[in-house]
Amino acid sequence: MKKVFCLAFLAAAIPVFAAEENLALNKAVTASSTEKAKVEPNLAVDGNPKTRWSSRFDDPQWFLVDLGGVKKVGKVVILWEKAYAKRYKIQLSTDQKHWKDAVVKNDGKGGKETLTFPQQEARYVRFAGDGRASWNGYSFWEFQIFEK
Ligand SMILES: [Ca+2]
Repeated sequence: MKKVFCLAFLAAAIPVFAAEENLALNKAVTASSTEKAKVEPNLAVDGNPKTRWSSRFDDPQWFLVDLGGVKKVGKVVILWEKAYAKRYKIQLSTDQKHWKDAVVKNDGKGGKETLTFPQQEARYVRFAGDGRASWNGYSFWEFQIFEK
């Protein structure tokens, strides 16, 4: 009886939170480069706003999240350190071979950027930067992925 109640509660509660869940949190990430120790890629998906990833100071660079399985994806939020991108793409793939551009940005402003796009299935979500805003590299405090 108690078990049935718990399951009913979970079934009712989960849809409310599902849309807000950061799918990137603590997932496997790789990047084209890392500037130095203690700014590794995983630090941009650790949920801590005081740790970050930073790339080498040249173009192009990429940052790739593996969601661990195919998910519905409709929004990416980037919390930029001062080393932001003016020109970049967010690309999606289910197999890491075929990529689709979900976002093409030519006027990035840094800060907190919220990027929404038509929801689609993806396992791999890639940031591809080829236009740095300064002589620094690309640096995220957090790179977040949402269903919508
Ligand atoms: Ca962080």
